[in-house]
Amino acid sequence: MGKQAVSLIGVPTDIGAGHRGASMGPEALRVANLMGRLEARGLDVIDRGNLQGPVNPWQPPQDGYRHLPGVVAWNRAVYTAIYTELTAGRLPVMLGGDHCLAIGSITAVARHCREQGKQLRVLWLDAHADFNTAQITPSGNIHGMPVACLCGMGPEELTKLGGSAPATAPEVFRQIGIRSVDEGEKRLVREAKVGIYDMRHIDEVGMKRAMEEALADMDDNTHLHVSFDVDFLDPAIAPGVGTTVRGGPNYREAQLCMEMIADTGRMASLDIVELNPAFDKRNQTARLAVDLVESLFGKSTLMR
Ligand code: B3U
Ligand code: MN
Ligand code: MN
Repeated sequence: MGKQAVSLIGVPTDIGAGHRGASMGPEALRVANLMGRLEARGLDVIDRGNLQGPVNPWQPPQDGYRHLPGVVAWNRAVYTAIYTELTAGRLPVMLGGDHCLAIGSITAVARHCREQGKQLRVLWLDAHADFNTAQITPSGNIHGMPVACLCGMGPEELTKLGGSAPATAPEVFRQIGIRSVDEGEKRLVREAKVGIYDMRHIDEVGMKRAMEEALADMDDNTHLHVSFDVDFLDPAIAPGVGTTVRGGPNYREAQLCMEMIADTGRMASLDIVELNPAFDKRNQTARLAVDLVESLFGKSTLMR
């Protein structure tokens, strides 16, 4: 077998976020030597550089959405870039940027899966469910809405990014580490039956069993997409994010989570989002994210 081919795609924007600074995420990951560390794992890595899009106008929400036209423009660019890499047989790693960009990346992944007859599974590592809509959002920030948009609930420009809506469906998602869900959002995730492995569940059964459950029923035909919102991690180890929520996975739990994903051998696309260097200390959160991404690519698996 040849080397696994990986493409890094920087998406330097905070257009969907509530705080500025996630636009610096791609560069912080590069400074933390993401490319070198993946190459050291024997991967064939190309850094495609950064996508371009509108500057953040930093305006208040309109009709429940902040910066909708800008969010659409950035996501169109992401959609095309990620689809191009998948078609070339490469594993795309999107370096965000805020989490609204997962609308573009996962819409591209879903199209690829449809064309290839693959079954899509999305692991959503996050403190938040990101299932808000314009009617229930407390902030208007679209980074709190990507899962709802991908399930067809949202503005047409985003739900139909790939041509038709919905791009995917709630049963495709497994959300890990959840501990901050808004009131209206709680009802929606329950109604949609999104698979949620929240911190309460992880506390009760442990990360090992929670991940066994989340990774069950996959086979050779599964395309596993990992959407890694860095605020998944406990703020004690990962302060460099816009919205910290205490009580997240510690270092060991996060490592185990990544290792168990690597063991499946099914990860075929990845987002690293919400890293905010403006809140970080000496790039420690970026370095931790790189460390964990190495584990996602099998660093600590001694048996293979
Ligand atoms: N649920 C809140 C906060 C939030 C969601 N995602 C992040 N923050 N990073 C909202 O504004 O929708
Ligand atoms: Mn998120
Ligand atoms: Mn989050």
